[in-house]
Amino acid sequence: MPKMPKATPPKKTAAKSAARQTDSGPAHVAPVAPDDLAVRKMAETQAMVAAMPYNENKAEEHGFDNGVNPPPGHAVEPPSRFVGASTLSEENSSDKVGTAALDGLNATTESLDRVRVDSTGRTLTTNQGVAVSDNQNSLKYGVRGPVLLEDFVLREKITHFDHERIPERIVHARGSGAHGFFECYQPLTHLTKAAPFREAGKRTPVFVRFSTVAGERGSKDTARDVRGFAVKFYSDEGNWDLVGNNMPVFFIQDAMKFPDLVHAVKPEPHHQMPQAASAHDTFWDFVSLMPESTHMLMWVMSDRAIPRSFATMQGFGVHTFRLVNEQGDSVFCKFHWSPVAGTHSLVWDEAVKISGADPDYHRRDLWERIEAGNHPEYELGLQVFTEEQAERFSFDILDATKIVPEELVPITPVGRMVLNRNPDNFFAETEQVAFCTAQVIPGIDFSNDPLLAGRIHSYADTQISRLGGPNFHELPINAPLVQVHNNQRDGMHRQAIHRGRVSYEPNSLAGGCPFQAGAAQGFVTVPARIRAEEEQGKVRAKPEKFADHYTQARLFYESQTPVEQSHIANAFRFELSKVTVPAIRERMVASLRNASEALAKKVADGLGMQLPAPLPRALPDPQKPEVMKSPALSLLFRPGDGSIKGRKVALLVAPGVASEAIERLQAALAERGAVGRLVGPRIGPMPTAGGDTIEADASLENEPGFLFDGLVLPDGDEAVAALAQDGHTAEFIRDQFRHCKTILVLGASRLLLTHAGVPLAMDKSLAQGGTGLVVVDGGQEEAGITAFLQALAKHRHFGREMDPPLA
Ligand code: HDE
Repeated sequence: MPKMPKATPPKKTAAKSAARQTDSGPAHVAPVAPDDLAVRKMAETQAMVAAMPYNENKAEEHGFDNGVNPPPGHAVEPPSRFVGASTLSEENSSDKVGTAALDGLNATTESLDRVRVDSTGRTLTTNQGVAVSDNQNSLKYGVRGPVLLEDFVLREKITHFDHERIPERIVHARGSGAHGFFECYQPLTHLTKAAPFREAGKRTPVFVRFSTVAGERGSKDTARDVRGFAVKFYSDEGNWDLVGNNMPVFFIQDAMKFPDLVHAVKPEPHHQMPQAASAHDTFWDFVSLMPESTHMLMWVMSDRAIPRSFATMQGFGVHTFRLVNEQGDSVFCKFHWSPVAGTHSLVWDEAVKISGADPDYHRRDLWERIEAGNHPEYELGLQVFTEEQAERFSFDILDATKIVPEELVPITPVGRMVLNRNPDNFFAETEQVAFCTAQVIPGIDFSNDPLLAGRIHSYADTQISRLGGPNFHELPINAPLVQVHNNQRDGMHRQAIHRGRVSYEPNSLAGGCPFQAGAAQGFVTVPARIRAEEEQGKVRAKPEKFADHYTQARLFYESQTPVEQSHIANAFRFELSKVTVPAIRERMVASLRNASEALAKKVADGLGMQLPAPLPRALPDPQKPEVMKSPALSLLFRPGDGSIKGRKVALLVAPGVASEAIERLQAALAERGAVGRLVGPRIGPMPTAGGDTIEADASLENEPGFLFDGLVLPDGDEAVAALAQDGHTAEFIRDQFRHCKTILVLGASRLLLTHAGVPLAMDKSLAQGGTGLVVVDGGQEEAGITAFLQALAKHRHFGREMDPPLA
């Protein structure tokens, strides 16, 4: 390893130097003063350059073995700091320039503290730091006179405002982010040298952005869509971005088709409708002509596409990646994030209603969970397998429309991720964060998945127009914690001020620095020799197994519980009913017949159409799958830790409410990390039956029933009468009932259920909360509260679901 340049402390006293020409020069220059710095610099530079008489590494740039094991760069120690300086005048410091650059430091990296701004106790200034005396009026000629062009304060303010927006992401425009950490359970050094997996308990800072795909930046959170699950690890060997989704497969197999897919799902180009929705002609036209989408369509039509919250959905790396250890041995790997709170979703009618009442539903939930200390937590699991194993699988691991079933390769938990800090500023962090699949670190590598290859190019490229140039990596949220040193220069909005005159390599004028790290420290691509079994040559085609479009679509559908299967059928029915061209509908149902006759039949019935003949298959006789049913694919397979953290419960109140049980419940919810909100016919204080006052903080109008995970109807004749008079109450209850949520009915409020038309078959199982409807008489509140809290932890009670819903 060559020695790193050592610091020479900056000189305190400025020595004299003569002005020298910057073009050509004699071999020996006579000093004009006893300590002539220019002469010293020239002499030292000459000595350093002469110490590198030729490029020692040149010979090792050739051949396969050198290619996989590159040597570190050749560098020499400079005789003093002078040789690397841009200017002899760098010792002249001021408040602005500071001192000379510190040895080997790039100050644009490291913690965000260096750029956080707090204006407490400060006066308002312009962007030039000039104090603004009046922020209320523009500069006019007389109080009624014309505004003057010279008003630079107004013009600066308006000009900046005019340019506040940047282009939104082409896909995944709508998103929400949070900071946190990843903690490794055990060293994984036998599998990978990647920094986050080196030691037990090691914490790596992360920034995570969740998103929908199709909608624009201001669109609703609860659209039926895939969710992005992008994690940036600020590791101590550089940034690693694991840019995944909440579904483990994708619509297409080759990057070539991505612009087509996105054009098909986005609002139709002639009238820009519909927003954030796949339920339209062009999407179903495209996917019904692309049968490889069928597996992904099953996921997107399932409740996975309408998660209850970001904290209750899984994440997947989707592609097969590689893990590489210190010895250079590599294995294949699939990444899985599993929420500790379990996987929970909305139901479709609820998602539609929420999008009107609170389009920020998921963003708000994430923010509020973190503010309340209910930190979303996910366990990272790995599926690891060898190239030899992969070759024997009935499917191709390079095909992003296929999963590796858990029953075939189990998932090993390797660490946890906790999101514990909200951003200070949405734009600077969540909007400007730039995830790039190309950003990997030593120990992580790519497979040959052709979809992944396209992404490796696309993400870095798209940031250039979105973030206005090639220096987006210098934005504080994107800068790594570790040092960045290379010879890339200039471009829009450059932050780093590079010292010295060298911006190329090899060089001797900077002693060879920065020099290549070599195989020991640097990123080396796994050689992954291509087996010469098949005919090799440049070709535009897919491997044979990619043509099996239906086996895993069937696996997914058949692994769902009956209630999930019926939701999938309903979603197909809804989406296809929005298609205006019957032939597209028929083509899609024809395709579904290849995945599941039962599903195709249900969908056809729902659309009032005959079953069309099945679509011809690209591969009539696919290999027999290893796994016929995978219970792990059911959303209900991961109920979570059984806690009710982060759940929101509406406690209805009105004048004359029997408040004791309500207050007890509110305290019990808070104790468990859930939120109980007092919802009245209006907000504000109201008298209780006991003569006290209770204050409603939400109203039936501003927080409708579908925004809550559970409902409590109070006792108290007067309150019940008041609630019964308000039409919102019945809607509130009906939605809660329809969406299969937990309802606690205390004493007199039984009447409210009858008003809402909810069937009140009072049997034992109801009283015990078996169907999530807990009805108790006055005096039995304690038992009611206990049953309610238990039933709430179950999330939904699909046993009482009806399709079509209650009249
Ligand atoms: Fe993306 N995708 N994608 N994608 N993707 C983008 O990059 C692209 C794909 C995913 O929160 C864009 O920075 C291509 C699969 C997430 O900032 C863009 C292909 C998966 C995010 C892009 C895919 C994803 C993006 C738009 C097919 C799951 C949001 C803005 C070859 C594994 C990241 C941006 C964030 C964003 C391209 C397919 C996930 C245009 C070409 C498969 C989570 O570069």
